[in-house]
Amino acid sequence: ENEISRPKGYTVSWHHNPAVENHHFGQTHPMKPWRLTLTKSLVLSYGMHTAMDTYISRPASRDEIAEFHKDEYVEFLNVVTPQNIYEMYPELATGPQGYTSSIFGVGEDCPIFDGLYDFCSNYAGASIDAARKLVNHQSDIAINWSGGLHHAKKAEASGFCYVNDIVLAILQLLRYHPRVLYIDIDVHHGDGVEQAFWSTDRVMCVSFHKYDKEVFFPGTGPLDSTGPLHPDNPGKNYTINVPLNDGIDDEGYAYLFQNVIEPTIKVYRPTAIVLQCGADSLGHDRLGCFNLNIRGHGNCVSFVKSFHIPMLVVGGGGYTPRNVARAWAHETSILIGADKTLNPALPEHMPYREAFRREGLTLFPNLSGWRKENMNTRADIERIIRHVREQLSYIRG
Ligand code: ZLV
Ligand code: CA
Ligand code: ZN
Repeated sequence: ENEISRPKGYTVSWHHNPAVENHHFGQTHPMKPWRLTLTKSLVLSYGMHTAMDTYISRPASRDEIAEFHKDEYVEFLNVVTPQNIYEMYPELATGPQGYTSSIFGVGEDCPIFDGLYDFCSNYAGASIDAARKLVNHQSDIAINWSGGLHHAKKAEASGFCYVNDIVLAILQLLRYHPRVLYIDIDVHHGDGVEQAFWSTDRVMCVSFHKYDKEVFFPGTGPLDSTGPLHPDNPGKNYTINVPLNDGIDDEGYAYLFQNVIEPTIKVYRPTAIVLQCGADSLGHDRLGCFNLNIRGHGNCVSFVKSFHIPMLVVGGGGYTPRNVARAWAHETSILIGADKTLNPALPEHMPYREAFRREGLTLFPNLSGWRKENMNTRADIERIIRHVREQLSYIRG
């Protein structure tokens, strides 16, 4: 459509790889890498690629993945296939509908599908590349919408995540940056990243999520989980958890986000920020339970960007693919400073335009609806803000 010019005074890089888009977790699995194809369709059709350095990323090497993950687990991901899994682990073939016991976390949430290693190494490679662009000062904001898989552990797949690209990217940033702030707006708790950096003050993890222990996955991340308790552990107080109830709306979320993030940045003074933009916190998400609109979600991105700190932006969850694509396209426009100039009406000529017809051919359909009542009171939100301010008072100076 209309050509968009490069942002003035800073560089944005976009890291993607079509190799990630064509994998399938299985017919009934909610994770659809095809949402990345829809996102790319919007980004290209709006002409946003002309405002960024675009890179086709390369797969992460075994050694790069092993900077966080255990060798035996990386080897397992590398060799396992849907065909050989039962030969390798006959004990998995128990339940009638497939494997139930757990080897390296594989199972219903994290199935072994064709091309699994190719999928993992490619999304991880994109986040590592993006982090290196920030370290080299070739980029001020680096984007990888295929990354953000925050649940993966050192030797365990969890919650649709096999390789923790965020941890790998932060390890790259830590080679140069003294303090990295990690912010996670996926509706789920960012437990894998939190666990990896639990005992260090060089990474501060902040996750906003639905919290209902034993009911909502992964069941961790209460307000009082703030790092190791031992006074000599450097990680003490360097984790912030923001547990929420169903139905939070744009206004409550923006107020809370700004009142948590602003003092955190003032006190911690990060030299780089990693923002996980899981789009399952939108209203109408197939797995989520919040009521955010595309603009409400995007406001978090605008707010973080306003601090002018080098930033890695990754995707994450998001299970209504057309709304994931709307959110990440809108957030791309925010990052290149073009959000005010984009036409909210979707481009006339674009691949997969029909996929967006359900809520109307606009970037900003109404997603707040009435599916979930807002169960977060003003008092709940104020209590969280007070708790975070008190926590930050312990790390000042
Ligand atoms: O968005 O799953 O509740 C980042 C992310 O944060 C569970 N899993 C676990 C605990 C035992 N299970 C349930 C097993 C179900 C397996 C298949 C689904 C299939 C259809 C529809 C929904 C689910 C599902 N699974 C919903 N919630 C789960 C969670 C994992 C959520 C991961 C979020 C990942 C990418
Ligand atoms: Ca989160
Ligand atoms: Zn999620």
